[in-house]
Amino acid sequence: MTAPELRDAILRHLTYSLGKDAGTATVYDWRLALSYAVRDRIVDPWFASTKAAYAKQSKRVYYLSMEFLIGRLLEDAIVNIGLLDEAGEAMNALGQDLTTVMLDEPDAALGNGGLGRLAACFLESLSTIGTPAYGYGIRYEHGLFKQSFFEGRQQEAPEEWLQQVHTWEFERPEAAFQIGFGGSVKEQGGRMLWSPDEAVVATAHDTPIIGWRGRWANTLRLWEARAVHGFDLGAFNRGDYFGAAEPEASARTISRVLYPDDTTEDGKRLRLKQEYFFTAASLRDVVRRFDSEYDDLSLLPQKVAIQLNDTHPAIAGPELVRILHDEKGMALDTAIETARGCLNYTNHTLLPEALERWSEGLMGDLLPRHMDLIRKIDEVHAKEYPARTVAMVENGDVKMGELAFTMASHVNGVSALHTELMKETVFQELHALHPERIVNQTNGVTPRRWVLSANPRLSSLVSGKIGMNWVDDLEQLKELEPLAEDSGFRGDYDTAKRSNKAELSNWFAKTHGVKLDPEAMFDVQIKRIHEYKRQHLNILEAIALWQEIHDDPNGDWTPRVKIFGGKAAPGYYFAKEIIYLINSVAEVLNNDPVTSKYLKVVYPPNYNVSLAEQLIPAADLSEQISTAGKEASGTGNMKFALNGALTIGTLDGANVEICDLVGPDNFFLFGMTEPQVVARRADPEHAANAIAADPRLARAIEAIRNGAFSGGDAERFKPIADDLSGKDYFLVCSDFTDYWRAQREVDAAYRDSDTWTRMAVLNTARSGWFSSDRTIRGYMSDVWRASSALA
Ligand code: 26Q
Repeated sequence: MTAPELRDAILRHLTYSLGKDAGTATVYDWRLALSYAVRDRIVDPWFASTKAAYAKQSKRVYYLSMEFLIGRLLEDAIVNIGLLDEAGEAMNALGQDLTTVMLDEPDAALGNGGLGRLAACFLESLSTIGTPAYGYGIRYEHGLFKQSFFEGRQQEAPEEWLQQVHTWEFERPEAAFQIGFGGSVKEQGGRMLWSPDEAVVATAHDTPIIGWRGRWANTLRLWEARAVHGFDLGAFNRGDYFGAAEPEASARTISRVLYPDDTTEDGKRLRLKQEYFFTAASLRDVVRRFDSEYDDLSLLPQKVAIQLNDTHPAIAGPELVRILHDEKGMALDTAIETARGCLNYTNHTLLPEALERWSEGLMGDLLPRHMDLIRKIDEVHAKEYPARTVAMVENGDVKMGELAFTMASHVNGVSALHTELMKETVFQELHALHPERIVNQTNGVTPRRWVLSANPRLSSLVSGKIGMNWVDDLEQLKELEPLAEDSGFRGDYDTAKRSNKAELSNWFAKTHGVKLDPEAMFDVQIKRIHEYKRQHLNILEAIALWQEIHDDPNGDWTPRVKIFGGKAAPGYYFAKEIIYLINSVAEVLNNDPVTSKYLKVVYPPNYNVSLAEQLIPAADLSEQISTAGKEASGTGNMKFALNGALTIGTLDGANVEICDLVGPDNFFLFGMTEPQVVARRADPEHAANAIAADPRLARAIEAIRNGAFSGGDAERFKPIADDLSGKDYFLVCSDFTDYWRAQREVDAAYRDSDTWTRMAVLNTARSGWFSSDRTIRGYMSDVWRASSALA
């Protein structure tokens, strides 16, 4: 398609789809018109992909996830169908700026963080590779809340992405299933039949996900909850206008809002309803599609691979057994085997508080037949493995990790370290019983979004040197390695980074009224706020550095800007205290006439995928400082390394593999290892001892305690100061001294700009393994036994 053809298509949509005239069209109208014109180019390859999968009788992959953190879709689509230049020209011809129009799109935040973003990267890679696949999830009316700060504290407001026309989806009223809840189980003719006493309708909304070069497109199918009988006319006629709309309102509650907690909020009935709602609708759809092609259910595991993104859809195990056994009449043992043949489970956390448990009472009330089947599955398993001591149901709770493990062919961790720890800790016994089941699939990120689109300067530099094939064969970045020794290339690489930083500085000036010196080191920590991620270690270091600069204001300090971004779960008290502390420290430091030229702290609110795309290409330093053993993988760490930020990090999650690949000389490693963490925690005095041994640390905590960041109010941050000097479960104090040491090495390294750039180039050159294409190929060969349908 040429630019003039695209321009005409945009104008046609503006006129005939939107009913607008070019003279009065707003940026919103232009965005919709452009989106429709681009979408038109996706529909044909999408149909062709669906047809090819049928024709080839391909095995299909079904990715079940409560979260898809997809962000904006327009640029992704334009880039993947290769129309970026044409779109720019076409918009210019229409008097519009393509970037402005693309940035007008709301960021679809149907996820909390890493797990949801991983699902989005996987969908894009599946389409790029050409694996027939569906993503299944919930069409939340409200995504993750909007964050703002009021006097330094987090405020939450509902997210309203669907207030605007959502151009990418196609509603499928014909693809709808009734999903039941509650009721009872009765025997009927030798079969156990569940008759729910409540039902909602799940309606499908399909979004095509186009792969690189537009060669394949898969479907993201999101379910919306609707009432079976939308409107109670009887109630209306009696004058009960609220009551008349009640059935619809109550059904819709299920897909109303994403839970904003990225660990577990326990016992929430609505959450369990959401989990069953989308899992049941998805499985019904999977089985319907299978039935339309095959008539032998024993083929199911050959044709269907289902991936459970954490335990959130783990009710898929009993639900599939229920469909096969209760509805299709398969013998129970065979049904369990068949279901297991299709199912796989990815674990994303070892934090004990984050492992899902549902009380038998709640489960039995909402899903009585599933509760029976869970006990049955548990019995069958216990009979087969008499030595077993851990049960699926324990102390009145259903343990969803055990359920998912027991019902899966493969269980995977998301980084090498995490997978090993899974074997040694949470799944120790199940691993001993099923030593083949646990496999590792280290996470990855899509290079189309996280390098090509997000960092056009770096991308054109790279493509100028090694051509474009790195975009879907990311390990070709290796070819840049010799260029690390080429001063001309280093100069160009440095120029690209500096331009990205200048652009970010301008954005900060425009949107937040703060001036950042692009010459300063941009030190970035962006992720959900969590004690284990230790944003408070980072801010403590800022405090200590601020104090040290005061001691020697004429010292030779390396200027830095510490950039924070991230949301706290609304009910997570301590995380919100950390946010408040960061903002309060920022207020003092940024207004300090002595130190602010060396050290600033900024915290733009409402961190999301789109903001990550802006921040990562401009980062010099990537903060990956979790307590070892706690971060399952991390994926931000990979995005930074690819974009040439150096990492300061612990040996945790995928940091271990990043450090390995880029080389320890190009990585600022610090802190205790996981076994050291465990040993250290055994000493009840660990925090006190660490503080006594490091006067810098003692002084920084003292400043928090005595009100230096709260106008003298010693009460305000007492909980943080007390935790640090008391329990300090995440060992901030014990790692502080080594963190400080590593940060001063960072300072020294940054001052030698050319050497720094050399290290950055090596990070880019050696991080190609972290493409989600590689991860998906790993799942295809080791977990799904699925192949690409592309020639
Ligand atoms: C569960 C039950 C009830 C309410 C909420 C939840 C819930 C929601 C989201 C539990 C966990 C999450 C999200 C977890 C998550 O994002 N984990 C991250 O997954 C990434 C992808 O594998 C890893 O890179 C990160 O290390 C891991 O923290």
